[in-house]
Amino acid sequence: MERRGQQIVGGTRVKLALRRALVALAIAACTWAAGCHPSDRRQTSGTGETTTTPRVERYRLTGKVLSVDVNGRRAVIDHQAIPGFMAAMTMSYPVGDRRALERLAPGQKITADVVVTADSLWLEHIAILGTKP
Ligand SMILES: [Cu+2]
Repeated sequence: MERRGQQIVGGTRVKLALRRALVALAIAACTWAAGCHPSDRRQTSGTGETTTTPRVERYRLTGKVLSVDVNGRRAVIDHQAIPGFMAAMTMSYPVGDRRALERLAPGQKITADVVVTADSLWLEHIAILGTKP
């Protein structure tokens, strides 16, 4: 669903809340999708105790841009399987770097880093490979 023409004129707090909601939505959509299973972040140490140290993980993504939403800071990517993290799927990803987002256009092949924390994920280091299939 896309609401054209609707703009949020609230302050940073509203935008932040919105962004967090979108991130949560992206993770939920990803988790519900078949074959998509983010790795369990709780690890059991050798002594048997469970640690919950926050971790940042990075995965290499290769895929094709389907659509770009610069104001919404998101891009929909049809991406290949990400070993150990996610099956091949079409998914909307948050992109914090607005300039990177502005360079993107549907049809481009890209590589990027998927940065994953305990409660969010986004794309970084987006590189455009070309527009050939
Ligand atoms: Cu996914």
